[in-house]
Amino acid sequence: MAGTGSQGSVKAEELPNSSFLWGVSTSSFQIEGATHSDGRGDSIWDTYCRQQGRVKNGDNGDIACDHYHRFAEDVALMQGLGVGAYRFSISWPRVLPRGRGGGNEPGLSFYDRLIDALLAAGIEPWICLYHWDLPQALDDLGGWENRDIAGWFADYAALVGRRYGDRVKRFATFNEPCVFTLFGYGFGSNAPGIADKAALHRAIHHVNLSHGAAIDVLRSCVQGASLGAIHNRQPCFAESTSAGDVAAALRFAEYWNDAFPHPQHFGCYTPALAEAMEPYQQPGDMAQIARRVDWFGLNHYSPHYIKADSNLLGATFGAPPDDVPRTSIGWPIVPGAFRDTLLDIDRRFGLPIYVLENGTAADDRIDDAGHVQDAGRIAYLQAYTGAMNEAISAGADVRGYFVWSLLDNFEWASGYSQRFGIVYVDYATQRRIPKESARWYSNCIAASRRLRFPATMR
Ligand code: IFM
Repeated sequence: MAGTGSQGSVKAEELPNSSFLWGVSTSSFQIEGATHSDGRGDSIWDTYCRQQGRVKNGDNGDIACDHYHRFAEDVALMQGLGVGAYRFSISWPRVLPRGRGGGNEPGLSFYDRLIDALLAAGIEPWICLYHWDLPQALDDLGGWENRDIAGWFADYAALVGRRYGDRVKRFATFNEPCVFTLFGYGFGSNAPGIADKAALHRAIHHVNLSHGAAIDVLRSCVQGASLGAIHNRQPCFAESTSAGDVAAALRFAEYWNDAFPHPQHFGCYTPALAEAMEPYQQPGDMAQIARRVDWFGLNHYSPHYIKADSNLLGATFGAPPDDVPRTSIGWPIVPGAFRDTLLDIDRRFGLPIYVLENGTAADDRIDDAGHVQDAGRIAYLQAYTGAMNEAISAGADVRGYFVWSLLDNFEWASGYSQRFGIVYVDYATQRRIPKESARWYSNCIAASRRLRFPATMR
């Protein structure tokens, strides 16, 4: 795929083989809408959206992509693309409106219908338990700062595992724990909007404890479960060679890359974080956190360029060097950093890797012919899947790749201003229009599947 000259063409000899899993990812709050339907409770993002000035244009998740009512059409779209898997998240407040206690049958049955439709379409469902929409009722009790949340999360995991585990085997505990803790409790720019170092450290430890507790529960109630967590990992380069920026980049990487995978896999915090995390630990915690998982889920978009700052981490996002190309929203395009990250994960963790998010936002428009020509996204996907293939050729055990995202959707504090989908959503009509990149991705999947024939005919 990399270096295929003409836009949209796919070279079969450069693709992973036919057993490779190609998928798409979404998350509940970003696409479902129906926030007031069928007994769903509020999440911290509903609250956050209501607070003036928090989300661009005052956007909220009330309608989003109306996936709650249009999931059958969205499954048909995926089937048309030929994806082998769909990763989505369960909305905790939809199935447990108050976060704990009795399950909400209409909410639970929505995911039954979604899962059944996926299976009927030959698409493997991958469930993520937590993609940032904490029930507001639990935040009222301290949310991720309250140690009791490990028990609440385990009970929620049990509800989900018991309900869907007959049909779903792939479960992830958390999506990007470093992002929702750092931005939600450290910088205050995501829900629940807290900026406090002790709150950040408490949240990190309780998320880690909750991960371990949920892994245990899912292992015991889902026969044949295949479990993991989904982490961001990207190189954190210093914006300049100044000692301040270099130290800031190292500190930022400790939180971004290591605060979760390290304890979850090695049973301790890294030396740089150990002292800060000490006050929140109780005997036995680290063993409870480091439970065996079956794969490493990776989300990767670009490397970071970090500079010193006066915020509580002493570090923030800086600018890439001028010669580094960027996406239309300014994210650096460095496929080599993706290749190196995959090789590094392979060496460090020794687990099969699934890339569960990669993609780009673009300034997509519908043209006069009714098409969405997103050449920039195709170039990005070509370059990044090419880099992944380089990592595989160099020995990294990468088993799957999921594009973020199937649909344009609610991009958190940026509202609907950033379009990450390979399918355009006209929010006024809810019409779905597959972009050129959707066609490219579909061709890529089909070409990869064709590789089976030489092998089976031999
Ligand atoms: O939209 C988000 C997603 O929720 C988590 N990973 C990054 C995506 C793009 O910013």
